[in-house]
Amino acid sequence: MMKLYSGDLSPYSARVRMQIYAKGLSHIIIERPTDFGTPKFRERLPIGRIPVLDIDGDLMPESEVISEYLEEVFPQPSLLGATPRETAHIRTLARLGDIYLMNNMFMLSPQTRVSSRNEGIVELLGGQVVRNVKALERMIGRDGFACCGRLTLADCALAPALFLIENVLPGTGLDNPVPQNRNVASYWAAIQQQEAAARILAELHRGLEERRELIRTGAFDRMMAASKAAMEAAEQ
Ligand SMILES: N[C@@H](CCC(=O)N[C@@H](CS)C(=O)NCC(=O)O)C(=O)O
Repeated sequence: MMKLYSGDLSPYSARVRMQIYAKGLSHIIIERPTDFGTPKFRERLPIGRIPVLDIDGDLMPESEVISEYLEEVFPQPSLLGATPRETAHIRTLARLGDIYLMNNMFMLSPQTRVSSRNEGIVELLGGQVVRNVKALERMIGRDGFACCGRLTLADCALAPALFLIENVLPGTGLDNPVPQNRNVASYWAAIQQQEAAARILAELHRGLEERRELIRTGAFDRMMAASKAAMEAAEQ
């Protein structure tokens, strides 16, 4: 049995969910791990992050690794290229979504909820996001897909990244750079119409609403403090 440990608001999980939806892998169970954020989860998974693919108890972390594994095990319909060169281009765009956009956005997101923002962090990471949206502007497909004229692993990594840029970046005081980048803006409008993308975007929005409510009531800070204390106690 295969299970994907995931969370609505986790962009890296959304990347794998989009692939699962696009490939029609409905037998993969998708659930939030009940022990996420606890020492028990970290004990099982030293990296301590989601997504994780559970293959009959064999745990595989890291979204890119999981995505590539799923392509090998379930090759059809393929979200890779028709040639090695096309696949390499898909992987380049997926890395742009992951390392250059999502990772910076993920590190930046705590700055949306602190009482006093660290402007050095915002400038450093936000600057990287702006620079890399400009790079994407020159590389993105002009026909509604990241490349190859059809849905690929590149779209699965870029859609959650652009969600974060649109919905989270403005909370750091920076403007969303997408409207100033015409090709990225057209792509973003088009990819949201694809069924698998629309599904993960609805889940991401639902996760964001839930998170905002937890922050508003103070429950999120309490959860984070309890998780940190439990982690420190477990390390002693
Ligand atoms: N490089 C990892 C990043 C995964 C990641 O950062 N996941 C976040 C949720 S989107 C997480 O689990 N964070 C928990 C933590 O930082 O402790 C991947 O591609 O899967």
